[in-house]
Amino acid sequence: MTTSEIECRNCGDRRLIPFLSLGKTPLADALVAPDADFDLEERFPLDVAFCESCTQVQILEEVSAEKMFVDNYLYFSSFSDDVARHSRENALRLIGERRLGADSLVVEIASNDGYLLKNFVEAGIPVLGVDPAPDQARTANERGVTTIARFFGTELAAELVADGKRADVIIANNVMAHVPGLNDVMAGIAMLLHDDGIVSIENPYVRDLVDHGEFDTIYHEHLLYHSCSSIQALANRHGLFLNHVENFPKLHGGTLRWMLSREDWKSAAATAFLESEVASGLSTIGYYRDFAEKVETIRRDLRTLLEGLRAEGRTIAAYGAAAKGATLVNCCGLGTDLVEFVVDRNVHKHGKLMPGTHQPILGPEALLERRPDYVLLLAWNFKDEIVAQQREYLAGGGRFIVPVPTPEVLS
Ligand code: JHZ
Repeated sequence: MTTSEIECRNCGDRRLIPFLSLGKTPLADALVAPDADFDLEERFPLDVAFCESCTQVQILEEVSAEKMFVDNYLYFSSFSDDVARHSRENALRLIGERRLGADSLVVEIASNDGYLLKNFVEAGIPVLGVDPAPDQARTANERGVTTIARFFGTELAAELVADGKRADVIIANNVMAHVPGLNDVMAGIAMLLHDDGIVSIENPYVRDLVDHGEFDTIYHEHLLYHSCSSIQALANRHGLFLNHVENFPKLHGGTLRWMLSREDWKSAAATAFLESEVASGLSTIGYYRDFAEKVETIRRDLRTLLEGLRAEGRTIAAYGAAAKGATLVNCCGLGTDLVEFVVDRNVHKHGKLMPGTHQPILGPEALLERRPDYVLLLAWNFKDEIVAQQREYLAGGGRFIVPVPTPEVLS
């Protein structure tokens, strides 16, 4: 693979070096209706590249955002207790540290169903959610979290500023990976931010993705894979500074929280993260080429494990109709011959089929009704939460398989 024709979404340079191709896959959240014409299901190339200039990792294909987040987007953040707990802690801390009150404004970009902002609302703090997914925005408004169903960028930020709004806190969690107009979003944040306001960004960390073989978190919604250096380059371009970094190693496979403001200072943690990225080679293409080899091994080993179990006559289901789950079953070629059905707690997904591989999606109670011998944990990021809920299935002799970092049967 050679350098690409497209521009880096962060710095605009054309020196993008592709290092991993996951073939052509369907959109990871495009669950399929059982009566759909499967021949019409769209697939798009999934190739990942590294920008030699600013170190930003990104995919090359760009599918329309409306297609991914407006039509048929069924991801509701409120289905994980761990995420709810993490979000509440974040909100309570911001309220205390920033002394937020009735005169403050907290804006969240990609606020989904209001899972995070509701904590500020309960404390009497004015909020504004922004999320283009219509069902999620409606749910948020119904629960008292004022939400605008639009994409965020300079256009919306300018309208809000003209309307007299400036944000004391802007939160952007699990969205900076999803935005094709990365600079437009950061420019909008800078525009809307109060002079002494702060920005809190969370996103899975590209270093955890690579080090733990989490290749299934690469899908078309995730255009960008962030590091401290890529976030710092982006922030500086818009007059903001990376002040502090916090690490949540278990959240979504390894998440960082980046705190930005207009003040140019850096905590010891932020400095240490930036230095360790250079020391570990994260800013070089070799790091990612090694990862591409690791991905091949995981794909092969997982198939071998599942084929071996099927050859012994064992039955296999999967847990979690997650976007990463759709990526995994498609990239590893896990059809219904290997994995019979998928269970998920999100009721909006029930009755649909997995993209590409077409396993039916059922409620988690199907594990007790059908008792598959093994369950492939597609939502491996919620391993502890899900295993704790499935004690009865496990007590009956069922076993979980985790696919990454190395496919293994949990003991
Ligand atoms: P989950 C999401 O990706 C969405 P996905 C998004 N693309 C993103 O950026 C990343 O996270 C970071 C279900 N579940 O959250 C709910 C149970 O059934 O890992 C979900 O359908 N029982 C914006 O889609 C799925 O599993 C449970 O007990 O890969 C998990 O999906 C729990 C906890 C979850 O992410």
